[in-house]
Amino acid sequence: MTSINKIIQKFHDELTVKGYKGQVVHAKHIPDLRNDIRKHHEQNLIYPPLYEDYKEYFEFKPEVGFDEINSLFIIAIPVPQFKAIFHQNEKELSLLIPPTYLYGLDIVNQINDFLSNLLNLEGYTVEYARLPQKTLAVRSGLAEYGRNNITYVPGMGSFHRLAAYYSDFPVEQDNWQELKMMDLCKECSACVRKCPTGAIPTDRFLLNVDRCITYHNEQPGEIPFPEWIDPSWHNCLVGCLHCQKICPANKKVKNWIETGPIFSEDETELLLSGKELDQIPIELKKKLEKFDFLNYLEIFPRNLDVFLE
Ligand code: B12
Ligand code: SF4
Ligand code: SF4
Repeated sequence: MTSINKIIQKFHDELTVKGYKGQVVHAKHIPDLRNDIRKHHEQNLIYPPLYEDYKEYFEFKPEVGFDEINSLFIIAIPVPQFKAIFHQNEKELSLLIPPTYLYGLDIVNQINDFLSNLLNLEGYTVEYARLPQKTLAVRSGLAEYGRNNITYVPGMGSFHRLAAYYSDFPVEQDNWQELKMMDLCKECSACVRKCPTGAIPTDRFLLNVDRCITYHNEQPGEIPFPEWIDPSWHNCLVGCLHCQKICPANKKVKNWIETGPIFSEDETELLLSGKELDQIPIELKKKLEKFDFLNYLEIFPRNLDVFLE
């Protein structure tokens, strides 16, 4: 075994111990990864306002502080749903927050530490990469697409957070694969039927982003929900879980729910009032910070209102 292969073996062994999974691909595929997105953009299949919002991910420019990018690492960490609790008029309201929204920074830091510790020891460097993570995860063989356009990793279902890295670590073998949908999807369309807005198409693979509830409830707080969204379709404080909860590939993870933030009556009122960061009490700020949820402060009035009404 060459020392490069030994490092890759160690990478997989240490991931397994932590309950993570990962893959590494050759950096020569960076243009392929960009093309995967570009060809859909050129065919007008990516909702133009979304393309503008996420242009830096789609047209990513690899800029790193080391000499040469030789490889791309992609890692998946299992993550749960969280339950957030609000209080109003002596009543309790419990709302789900899907996997990946809370503790985002902590998780990315954990992955950074893991990968840096492993590769720095061997004389290599890694840097966080802003690029299309699902495409890389599937191309590397780490994940497969579900019909719902979300990625699935064996043992984690779709309840995982992805993180990608540039490195000067030289890979020998090449894992680059065709984009693949799970075999399970061939005989199933449960997510298509469950999605209340028709966002998962039947005539093409790419999501109709402008129909996706997540797209609308992640928009800046001053943008109201479109009139065509029936209030009963909302099911999470942010994001939406309909197409993941119904999915048979998530059977083992769909009930994995951990305790999230609990807000008192006063805090709930403050969150609904649309106050800015410098106008909220330090305890509330700390609470949001603890869950790495401070960025979502501005969406509370709109997103919470639909449940309290
Ligand atoms: C923009 C974005 C969104 C947008 C657009 C989503 C979309 N489907 O494009 C909005 C706001 C709607 C969104 C929603 C959600 N998102 Co989002 N999002 C992103 C972001 C920033 C980029 C995604 C992207 O590249 N989109 C562009 C499209 C073109 O890429 P794609 O969907 O992979 O498309 C490929 C396939 O369609 C494939 N393809 C085309 N034809 C065919 C045919 C076949 C047969 C096959 C197999 C493939 C295939 O080619 C395309 C290009 O490679 C990533 C973070 C990142 N840096 O990557 C997170 C990310 C993808 N999101 C994430 C999550 C969790 C979600 C939500 C589940 C949140 C929620 N509700 O809880 C929803 C899921 C909605 C859905 N059903 O897809 C996670 C994904 C985790 C996972 N398990 O997949 C990511 C990776 C963030 C993270 N690090 O955790 N998201
Ligand atoms: S619900 Fe069915 S079709 Fe949709 S992603 Fe899951 S297995 Fe695939
Ligand atoms: S996240 Fe919700 S709205 Fe978006 S595709 Fe899934 S079920 Fe439909």
